[in-house]
Amino acid sequence: MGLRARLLALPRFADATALIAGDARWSYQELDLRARRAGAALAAAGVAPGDRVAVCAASSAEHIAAIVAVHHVGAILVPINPRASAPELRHVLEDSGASILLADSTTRPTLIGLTDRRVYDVVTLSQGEEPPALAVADEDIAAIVYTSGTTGRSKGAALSWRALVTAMATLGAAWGLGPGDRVSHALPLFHVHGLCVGIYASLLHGVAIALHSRFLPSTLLDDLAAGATVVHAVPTMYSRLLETLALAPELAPLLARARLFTAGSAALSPDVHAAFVGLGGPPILERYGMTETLITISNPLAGERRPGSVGLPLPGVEIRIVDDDGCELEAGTPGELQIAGPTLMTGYWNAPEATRAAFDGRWFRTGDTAIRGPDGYVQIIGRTSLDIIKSGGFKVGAREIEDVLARHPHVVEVAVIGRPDPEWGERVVAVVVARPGVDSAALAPTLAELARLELTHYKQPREIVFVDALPRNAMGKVEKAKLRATLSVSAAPDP
Ligand code: MLC
Ligand code: AMP
Repeated sequence: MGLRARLLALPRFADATALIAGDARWSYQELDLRARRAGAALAAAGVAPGDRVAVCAASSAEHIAAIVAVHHVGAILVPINPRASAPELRHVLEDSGASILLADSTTRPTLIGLTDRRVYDVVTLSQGEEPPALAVADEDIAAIVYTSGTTGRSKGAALSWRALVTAMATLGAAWGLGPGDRVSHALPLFHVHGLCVGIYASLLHGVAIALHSRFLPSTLLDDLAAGATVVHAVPTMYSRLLETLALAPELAPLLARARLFTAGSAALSPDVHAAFVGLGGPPILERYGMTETLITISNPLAGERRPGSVGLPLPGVEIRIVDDDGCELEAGTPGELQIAGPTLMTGYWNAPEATRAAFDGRWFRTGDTAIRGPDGYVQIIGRTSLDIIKSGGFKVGAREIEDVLARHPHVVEVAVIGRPDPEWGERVVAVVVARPGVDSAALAPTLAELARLELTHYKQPREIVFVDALPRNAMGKVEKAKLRATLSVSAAPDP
């Protein structure tokens, strides 16, 4: 059986619950039926294998049926942030060449105003009967997931069926996922954490998905009370959960109800890990991943889940740690983490130069700085570039924000950095040099408004700081490390 066919073989889980979302409670049989009808509707609308179909909608059962429908017709899924700004939406639609958009009532008006492409509603996409039978190769592209980088706008990581299904089957085996599980899922569906770990890994293993369109600690606790066995979350969600439990300690015993809490997308602080265990929860299983590589390193299900470490390479994954010249380093020495194996992306969509730069032969350069201990456990200690920020598990490219703010005529120059933050991991901070004589108190809200128009919510600077000049090295390059160190000790006002 081809790898795509493995994902689409939903009827093998028959009456087992697939989705609990809002009022919907669908069995695997029902999800399969709805996805087939929606697939037939897409085929009737002319969608052919290899076409790109964008899905831009809040999380719902119909959204998941639409995703599966896109795969039924052999099209390439392009998941889009339903809160993306107009310029971000235009970029992803143009870059991916998506011919058809699947929306919901919240995103449809914006999308129709923005593009003359056909926009269908995920809820009403159900007129057909049976999608065409297709032969799809394992190397064909299943999805293009957009992610920020060190240069310009976001790039689309093209993920093959081989990468997707291999990675999610490996994860399912490593974490013991199966039809007895119910996952509490409040992650966004336009990144690999929510889409692949949350949805594809669950659908491959017959897991029931309790799906929420936003994260609330109270909803997670309700899911635990209702029998959720697995939770996938970013560290900020665990911090929020602990805050809630500090106010309602009588609910803490619910943590012992689930068998597995996983964390990823950003570093989980050992303090949060300890507090969670202190409340009676099982040790959180931290793992490491990336849009371009999928999930590659994980603490074990059975065995030591080491706080502050992302664990050991998953089966089939090779890792190496290299110095600036690409030479492999010994255990215990920090360097860039590079990854090889079947779960890597095929390349960036329509960007051969960027793809070439991202690989050293078969090794993908993660840009993360890591140490491998003598026992093989890996620790992520930072990034090779300060132009990449992680806020609440979302990747933010500093350049993208700098380009927006630098367009304002009262700005001489701007540097965007991530300031360490206990809640978000890092907060996006814009350091601005204003034109002489400009009132910075008046400029700050103007820049904040500009950011609101151009950038999705999590990329908008949480602080705007004005300085007389940016620190530069002898080569004239802005010294972001210096800026970050200065700002970490001095409080700055909110915009
Ligand atoms: C929300 N806000 C953020 C933010 N999320 N600010 C900075 N960083 C973020 N990540 C701001 C909003 O703009 C708003 O600001 C305020 O917080 C409240 O908004 P909200 O929408 O109510 O926030 P909330 O729902 O609480 O969002 C927090 C969160 C969310 C943690 C649930 O950030 C989230 O879903 N993060 C998950 C990211 C993720 O899935 N990453 C996976 C990447 S894949 P204001 O000013 O309006 O009040 C990857 C690979 C791998 O990394 O290994 O997994
Ligand atoms: P993204 O490009 O959004 O897929 O984010 C991938 C990046 O998230 C990685 O390169 C890491 O910097 C970071 N990341 C993912 N998981 C972890 C983790 N467990 N600990 C630290 N950083 C992580």
